Amino acid sequence: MYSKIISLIEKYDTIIIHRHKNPDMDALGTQLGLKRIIELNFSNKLVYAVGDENNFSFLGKMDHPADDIFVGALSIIVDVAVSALISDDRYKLADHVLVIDHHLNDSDIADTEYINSSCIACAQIIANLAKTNDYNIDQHTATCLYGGLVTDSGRFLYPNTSYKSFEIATYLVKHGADIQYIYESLYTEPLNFKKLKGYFINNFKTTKNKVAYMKNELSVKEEFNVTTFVVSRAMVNQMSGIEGIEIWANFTVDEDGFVQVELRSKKIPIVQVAKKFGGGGHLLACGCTLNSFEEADLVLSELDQLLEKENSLWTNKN
Ligand SMILES: [Mn+2]
Repeated sequence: MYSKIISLIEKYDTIIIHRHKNPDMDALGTQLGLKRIIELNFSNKLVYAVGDENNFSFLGKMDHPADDIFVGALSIIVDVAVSALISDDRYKLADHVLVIDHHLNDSDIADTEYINSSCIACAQIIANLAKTNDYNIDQHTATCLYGGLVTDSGRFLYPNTSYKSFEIATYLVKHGADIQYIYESLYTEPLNFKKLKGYFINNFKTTKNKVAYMKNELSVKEEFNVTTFVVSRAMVNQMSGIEGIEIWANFTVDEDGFVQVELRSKKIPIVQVAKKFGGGGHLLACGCTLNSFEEADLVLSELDQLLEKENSLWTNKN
């Protein structure tokens, strides 16, 4: 079932591996794991990993090939399928673009695509490729792929975690995956992140029907020396897992004066609210961009009404 992938790798001497911008551990682990698997199991290949770097870069460094390296090469794009999200668009110079992904989107740039949305992590696809073909994998490869598997599954917590996820975990640990190394890096963070989390816990407010929310001025990002992305996306779930809180919302002023909105819900669908304000996303995790905190109050009142409806349903039932 991986024959197309393998024949493409065999065909090209130069292979450049891409993934999405602002990579998470699955994107980086899959990219670096695949690079190493090709180096260990296919002779005479020049393999490069490219893209932006961030605090997950402890898994391994990126390469910086010149433009002419891409010409006539194979570009493999992992953990993303759509052009707008890919880091380093020089895959356009390559002879052939192979996309390997586990998201639901169809690719708008692939010459060949392998998309398997039943895999909880893209790392699971690559690990399974190695396992099925009995490839050599070293400890670094196993550790990179394990990092992708454990993070994209929410530490084996998300509902689409299956026995297959554990089979792959077993395979990777057998091949030396350094679990402690991954967990240490996952559970250690800079002091300013910890302090920002404390700030959220201490300062979030609630509406009448208990929508938890934060309104963050630009000064929050400056005070804690983090990016807007961190204040907005990385902190929204500080308001999750609290008894009595079913819906939570994070409003953050960005550098251009817009308000970035992250909305989350335990069970009640909220994506229609995000859509109403020009955004979108998943049923229970979505977002939009607003012009002001006054508009944020409109979003909050819509969310509050959802909970009011929910509460009255329960009252009527009892
Ligand atoms: Mn992924």
